[in-house]
Amino acid sequence: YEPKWSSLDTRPLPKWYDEAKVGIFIHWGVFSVPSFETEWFWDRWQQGNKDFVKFMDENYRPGFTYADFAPQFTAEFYDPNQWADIFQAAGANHFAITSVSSVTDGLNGPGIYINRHTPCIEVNFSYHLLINYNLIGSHMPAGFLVKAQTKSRKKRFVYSWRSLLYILLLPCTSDITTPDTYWKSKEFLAWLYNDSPVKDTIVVNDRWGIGDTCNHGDIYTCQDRYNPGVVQKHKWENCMTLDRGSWGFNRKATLDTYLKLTDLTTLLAETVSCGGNLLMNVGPTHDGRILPIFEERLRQFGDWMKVNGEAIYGSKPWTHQNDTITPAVWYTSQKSGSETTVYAMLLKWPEADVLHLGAATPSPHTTVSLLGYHGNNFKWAKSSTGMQVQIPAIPFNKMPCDAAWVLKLTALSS
Ligand SMILES: *[C@@H]1O[C@H](CO)[C@@H](O)[C@H](O)[C@H]1NC(C)=O
Ligand SMILES: CC(=O)N[C@H]1CO[C@H](CO)[C@@H](O)[C@@H]1O
Repeated sequence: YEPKWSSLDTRPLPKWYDEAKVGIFIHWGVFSVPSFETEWFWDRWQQGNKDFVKFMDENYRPGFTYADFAPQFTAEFYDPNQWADIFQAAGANHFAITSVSSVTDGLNGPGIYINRHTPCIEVNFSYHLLINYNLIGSHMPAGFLVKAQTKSRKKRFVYSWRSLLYILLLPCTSDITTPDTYWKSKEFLAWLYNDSPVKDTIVVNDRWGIGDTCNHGDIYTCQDRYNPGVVQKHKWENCMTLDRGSWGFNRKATLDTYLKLTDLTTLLAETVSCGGNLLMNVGPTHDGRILPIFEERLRQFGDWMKVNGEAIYGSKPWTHQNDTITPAVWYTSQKSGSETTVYAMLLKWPEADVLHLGAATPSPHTTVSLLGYHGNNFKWAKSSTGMQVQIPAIPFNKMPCDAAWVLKLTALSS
């Protein structure tokens, strides 16, 4: 590969990523210490946002700086095995973390070494191009960077990428405000794809500089919580967070701020149907805990995946992404030899005892079953507009899951 987009864009996506579908994202850094509203704490405070200034005035001594938070990023309860256990229970098979760099940030945290290989899950690092003082930089004006970093620091940063890459696998970078020439992004990617120790497995996103998002990179993230609702030509990711308001831990979050299982299964269905992967973010505390509310959501999600994973892992978008008659029905498919199995994910349990599927045309051999349900296959009939599936009265304690029920449709004629 040559260091230009026309060459870099020809690289095939490593297979594991498309099959993986679900990953976990972590925002953990010095902002986890104040844990006040957002991981953009430093930025808001510096810009004179009233809430942030008041919070600092009322709770910290005069002259307290952002860097003064760093010694409180203590991580005393950080247990990588516990994290790995939760992420694996969530059905996730890759993991990305915002990393802190002493080169760009000049902050010394506790020097935690995050295990690369925990027992059950591989922990791979993401890296923000522009982590900087704020630790997240996607909205930071370019001018700030120039001011904040001395020349030698910049240079060291750019060249320190290479040594860092031995631990990086999924650089989910974050700079969309500075040209990629500033970061030497293309040179870096050419090295990454040609010569790095992870050249065959590395997957990078599209946040390499102004104009690159949604245009270049192995996967497109476009914007946070990207969820286009229609199939995309290029592999993409819905990068979202369980706390609607913040990526870093926010002590002010209330219960209704957190997405529920139904929200997560809805996002998953809409995303995977359209060819995307879901990257679910949680924000650990300064002392290394993942709060039980996050843990509960992730474990509920994983329980759903245990029942319905065959509709998700390794699936491909089908000819239709959602149904043409019944709203909130999303499709995926799996191919095995010449046979295609189609999965209809019902985001709501049907109100009536007949479900109309406009996108599915049955053949005489078609079967319809509910994933995780041990009763009989569902009866169905062909109709002029597709098919009508009989929904039986299933006892409550025989329901396979609490959200997004999946019908498995075999041998459709189209
Ligand atoms: C299918 O999804 C698209 C895109 O989200 C939406 O515009 C359309 O209304 C949906 N169709 C039905 C029948 O709900
Ligand atoms: C899923 C994935 O790509 N995992 C990778 C994590 O990083 C190690 C090297 O550090 C690779 O061997 C794994 O393949």
